[in-house]
Amino acid sequence: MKSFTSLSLALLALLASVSSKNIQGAEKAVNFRHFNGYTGASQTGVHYDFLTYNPDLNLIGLDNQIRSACQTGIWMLYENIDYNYLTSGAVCVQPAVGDCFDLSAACFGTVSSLRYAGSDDGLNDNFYNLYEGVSFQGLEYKGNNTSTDVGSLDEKVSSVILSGTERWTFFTGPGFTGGSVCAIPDDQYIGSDGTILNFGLFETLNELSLFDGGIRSLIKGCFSDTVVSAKAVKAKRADQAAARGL
Ligand SMILES: [Ca+2]
Repeated sequence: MKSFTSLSLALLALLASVSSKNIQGAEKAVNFRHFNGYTGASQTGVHYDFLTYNPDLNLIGLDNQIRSACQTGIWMLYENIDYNYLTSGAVCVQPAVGDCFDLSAACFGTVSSLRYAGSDDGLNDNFYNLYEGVSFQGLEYKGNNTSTDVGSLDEKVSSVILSGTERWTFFTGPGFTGGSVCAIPDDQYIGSDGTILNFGLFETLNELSLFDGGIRSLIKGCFSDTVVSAKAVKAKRADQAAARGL
């Protein structure tokens, strides 16, 4: 039995490696989520293609090394390990579909962890990511359906990313009680091949007209008189940044 188990594990490992090769081949499709990070500006130097979360770039020798990228999907880059869980710091987030660019000054050569937002399945599937910290830092609670609670993030949610076209209603109490807000992911990114990303970035719950920690349950669909548009939030954020002379 023991040898059978080992054999099965070996077979599994082989299948996993074959399947990972297939994924590598599929990465050329522009609408396949990935983050290809380069150590030099303008896509030069050593590069590494990320397909999933990486909590500590030091483990692959790329801590503070990524300076440019080619990317599809919504990826967040963090100054510190574990998505700034223990130490908050810079966060860079940029939706893209097959685009290549240099990292912004805040993340150029400083990134220590990275992850994406959205469904593990389709790039533009309806999905929510809730984060413990502002600006998508720290622990997360995620899903694609109505939920009576937000797991370990109860009374702790501080930021939100929505993907896809579905609208979501957030409640300040558990089990759909208390105040509510309907959030619309009406921001949009269209790739050069026509691939569409619909999304909404809410860096704080204040941007959703909620108090910090004020998301304790949620319903798929729009069931509140208070409606917040991601596009309007982004425009307001840009105005405020301009007013501060940024
Ligand atoms: Ca760093």
